[in-house]
Parts: sequence; structure tokens; C-alpha cells
Amino acid sequence: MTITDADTTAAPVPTQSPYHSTYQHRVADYWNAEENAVNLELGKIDDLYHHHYGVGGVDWAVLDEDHGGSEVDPVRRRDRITAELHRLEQAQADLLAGRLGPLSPADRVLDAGCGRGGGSVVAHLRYGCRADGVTISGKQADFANEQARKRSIDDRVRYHHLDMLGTGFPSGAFAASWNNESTMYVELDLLFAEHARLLRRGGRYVTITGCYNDAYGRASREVSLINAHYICDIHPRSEYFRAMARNRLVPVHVQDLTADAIPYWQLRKQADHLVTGIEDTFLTAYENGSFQYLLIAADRV
Ligand code: GPP
Ligand code: MG
Repeated sequence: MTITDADTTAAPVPTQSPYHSTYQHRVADYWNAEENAVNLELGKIDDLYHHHYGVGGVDWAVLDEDHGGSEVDPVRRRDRITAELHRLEQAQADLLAGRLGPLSPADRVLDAGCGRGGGSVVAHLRYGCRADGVTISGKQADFANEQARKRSIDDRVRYHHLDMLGTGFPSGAFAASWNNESTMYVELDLLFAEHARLLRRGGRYVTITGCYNDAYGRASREVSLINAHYICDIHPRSEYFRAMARNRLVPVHVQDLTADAIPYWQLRKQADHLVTGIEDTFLTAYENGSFQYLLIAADRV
């Protein structure tokens, strides 16, 4: 059989950087348009804008206790829920940042898929290191750079409108790099090849990710719904370790955060002012065993 051009439907592939595929354009469209209250209202609290979920136990008193009187004031209740969700997202960011070190102000780190930039600020404040964030959303990069300017850390923390699969940064320049819930947008081999190129020998790579559970089988209905919701493609757990092994990344710490991730979704589900509609799907996916929330830290050898 001969396949000719006429047999295939040509997808126009944009040539202008940073997009290497039509898919990336659509993903960038999503993030350029995204203004979910669950991200903006939480971020406003202390100007740390995250695009990941939370870990740890919920203080359930936020739902009913009101220290101002016996009646539950709905506005104060809403604010307490928002602050509690932000606390859990911050705990997740701190957990990841804690695995990057030890680092010093002389070190440079890469935040791959940086969103509105919170993770790079967290790493910089913790270690004093220089941080570069990359995102294929120009709007996110602009927003994050504005935040860095407001904090007067824009000489040390910079965001770039770039594809994390091909950043153009110098080889071996980074002491640590990470993906916080962004690996599901890319092919892992291409991603880890770029991290391995950018990290110095002995450098540290960390990811927190949602993955589907090989022991369950293939991707469940809930995993497919999450993919459709965010336009992503969740990988199986096994693929992370295969792709790391192929790209000089040797796991040093693996942590199943699934149980720690559930309280966040239980609280988020009750936050009428913040829900996006994906809350029950995450809870079912975690509870039926088809989906896992994982931290992997690896050394670049
Ligand atoms: C959260 O971003 C993360 C993703 C969109 C990637 C998918 C993650 C998985 C673990 C599958 P967000 O904070 O912008 O999402 P939301 O608006 O729902 O809070
Ligand atoms: Mg969010």
C-alpha cells in the first residue's frame, strides 16, 4: 500500500515559535482565555498564583465556625474556604520546592509549564536562586512577569513565552527543574530529554503529576473526562519511569500523594463560588483507584 498526501488530512502545523503543533496552539488558547475564580481568587490572597491542586488535611471548621458571632456569615465563610484551599495549594508548592534542594543563590532553576508563576516565586523565596519559568501562554508569561516586577524580584525571576520541549536555554545551566502538573500536555520522552539537557550532572528534577494507574488497567472514564476538561493527555504511571530511565533521570524519591489530595477536592466541591465542574470527577477517579497523584524526584546522572 502506498500512502500519499491526498490520503491524509493535513493538519496545518504552525511554524512560528513557540508552537510546534496545532495542539499546542489549542492548549495556549485555553490558558490565554482561562480566568477561573479558583485560580484568581486564591492567588489574590498573597499574590502567589498557582495552577495546581492542594495536599493535606482540611480544617473543616472553615465551613461553619464564625468567630464574629453565632450566625454563619456567608461572605466570611466564603473567604475562609478560599483561604483554606489556597493554604493547601501552597502546601503542595512547598512540598515540591522542598525536594529541589539544597540550592543556593548561585543556582538557577527551571519551572517548566509555569502558569501564572507562583512556583518560581516559591522556589526563589526559599533558596534565593534565580528562576526561569516557561509557558506556551503569552498571557500567563506577561502576568507572571508583572507579578515579579511588583515584588521587585524581576532581576532574579523571569518568565518566558516558550515551549518547555525546546527552550533554547544553555545545556547544563540548571541545578534543578520541575513540572508541577504540566507533564500531561507533552510527550514524556521529549520533555525529559529537554530536562536532561538543561540540568547539570547531579541536578535534581521533580514532578508532581496526576497519572493513571497501570494496576487499574487503561484510562478510566474519569481520566478521559479530565483529559477532555483540560485538553490534556494523562500518562500512565509506568510511562514516567520508563521515560526517565531513557533520559538519564534516576528516581530518588517517589511519593503517592493520592490520599493527601482527596481532602482538597472534598472542600473545593463545597466551594460554590469557586467550583469549575470537575470536582466530582477527580474524587471518583481517586476513589475508584484509576488515577493517582504522584511526586517523583530524580537525579540527573
Ligand atoms: C491545574 O490547573 C492543572 C492542570 C490543568 C493540569 C491537569 C492536571 C492533572 C493532575 C490531570 P488549574 O489550577 O488551572 O486548574 P483549575 O482551574 O481546575 O483549578
Ligand atoms: Mg487551580
